[in-house]
Amino acid sequence: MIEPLSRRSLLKTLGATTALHALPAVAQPAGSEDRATIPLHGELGETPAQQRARWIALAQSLRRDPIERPEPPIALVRPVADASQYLRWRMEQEAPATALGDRLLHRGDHFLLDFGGHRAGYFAFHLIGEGKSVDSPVRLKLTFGEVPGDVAEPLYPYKGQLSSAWLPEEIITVDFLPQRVRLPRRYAFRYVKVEVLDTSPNFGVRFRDVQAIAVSATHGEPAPLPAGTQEWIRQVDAIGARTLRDCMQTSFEDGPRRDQRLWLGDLRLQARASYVTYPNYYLVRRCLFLFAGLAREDGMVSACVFEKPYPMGSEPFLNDYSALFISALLELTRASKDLDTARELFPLAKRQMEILLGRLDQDGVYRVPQGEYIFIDWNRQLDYTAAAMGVLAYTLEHLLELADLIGRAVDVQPYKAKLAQIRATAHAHFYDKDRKFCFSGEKKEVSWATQAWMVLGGCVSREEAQACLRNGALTNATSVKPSTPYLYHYVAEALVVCGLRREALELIQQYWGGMAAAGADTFWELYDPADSTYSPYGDVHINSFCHAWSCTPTWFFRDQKLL
Ligand code: RAM
Repeated sequence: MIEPLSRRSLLKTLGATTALHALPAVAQPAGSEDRATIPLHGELGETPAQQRARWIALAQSLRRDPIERPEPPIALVRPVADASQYLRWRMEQEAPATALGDRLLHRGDHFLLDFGGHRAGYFAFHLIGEGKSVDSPVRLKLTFGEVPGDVAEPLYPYKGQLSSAWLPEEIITVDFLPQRVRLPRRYAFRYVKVEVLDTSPNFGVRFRDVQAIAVSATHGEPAPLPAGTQEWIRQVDAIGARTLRDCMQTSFEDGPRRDQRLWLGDLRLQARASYVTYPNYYLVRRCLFLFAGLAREDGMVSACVFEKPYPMGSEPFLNDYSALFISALLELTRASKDLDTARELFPLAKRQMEILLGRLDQDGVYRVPQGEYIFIDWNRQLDYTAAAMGVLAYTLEHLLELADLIGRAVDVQPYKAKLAQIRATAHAHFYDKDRKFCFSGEKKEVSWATQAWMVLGGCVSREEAQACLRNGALTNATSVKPSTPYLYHYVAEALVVCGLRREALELIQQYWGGMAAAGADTFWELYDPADSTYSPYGDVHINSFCHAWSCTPTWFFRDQKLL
């Protein structure tokens, strides 16, 4: 039985950040990525520590400042509780946003602006005092909403386990009016609620030139989908692309609201989606070199790293995420034809596999060691033994392909037999010939996760794969369903891989189309069609509503031509 990653243990380990390297950030103008001054290859005799430092320096040389786009608000709105809406509220327009300049606001007044769509960005306004005498500072409370509930519902009492400092609110004090105010922190928002906590009785305040300054590493729209594409696909594609855009900053963030951090599992999915929407190879290279430079002494790459204030390695070590480093490197190489990066990082990619293969037990089944975890999905009740075997086979196959691409097939020659062995073991242990689906663990648990990863790992034949996904997932009411878009992605990918393309498209329509119909401007970190307040963190207000791992429908439509 694989050790489950409990929320508490993950949160505990997330606190255990170690500063491994401290290097100043080097911003370079966009387009100069090929002129990185740090050598891609090390000197002969370079120690592992020197190599890691060089990789970090290389990552830093690939850092670009995000592009800014000033955007005006659209309307002044009012939230109305509405049980018929998935998001529990609807927004009613009070007036066009230009009407805000007509209002003189005093203590206790408030307004709510709608910017008409999601962005990551800054908030700025011109604040003017008017009255007998502007004789005190102004205190304002600002709340930033990705969805209506963020600004319509009280954020307290907060019931979550993650820090409440993530909650998107701010109290600021502005001295000396008039002045232009630009909040120093970046937020993720469509809505902004502004409450005037206090002025003096002698004056009121007026807001003019309110702006969102959207930021992203990319801008513009991806190429249009082919003529005749169904409308729902266009809509879901656009939402997926916006999700990706808002997560593309100085790294591929998992979510611009939370965790604003580089997670390897998310990176792998968003990098793939970026190649067919907003290709930005230097950003992917930067992220891979960050992971590489911050790897553990034994070479294992961690599941997430921090880039600010300077690159820092962090726990946890999620074994599936480490393995996906291989896939991310392979896909960058395929997309960019950048063999240099592949050659440089290939030994580290291979190292992930060496470490992971060392964990097969005497029966050849993968076991996660004490102190490490496997993610797969947020449902921590699941048994992940079979899924882990699938991940191992899936990424081992990618390693073989990567080696081929860079002419290093000979280095991984023994792994061909190993791959066959892993698949055979997984098949023998986890495939139920009578019921025609896979199970996992002593309790013979049936889950979508198990079917998806056994299929993706090539651990069942194509015919068995189709039966697994139908009988062990899509039509099986007792099979444990995914709890994240991350796992739904891999289910859809498994359907495509084994030829069930229509079913994959239906799943995307149901799940991501469901989010779109429920009012998503960008795709969410979590989506339970039956419960809009679902959160693995204990409070829905800490969920992220623009989340990297949810952006992938656009990859299915554009890369896999699933239209
Ligand atoms: C959460 C985030 C992130 C994910 C990790 C495992 O903190 O949603 O995107 O990769 O979990």
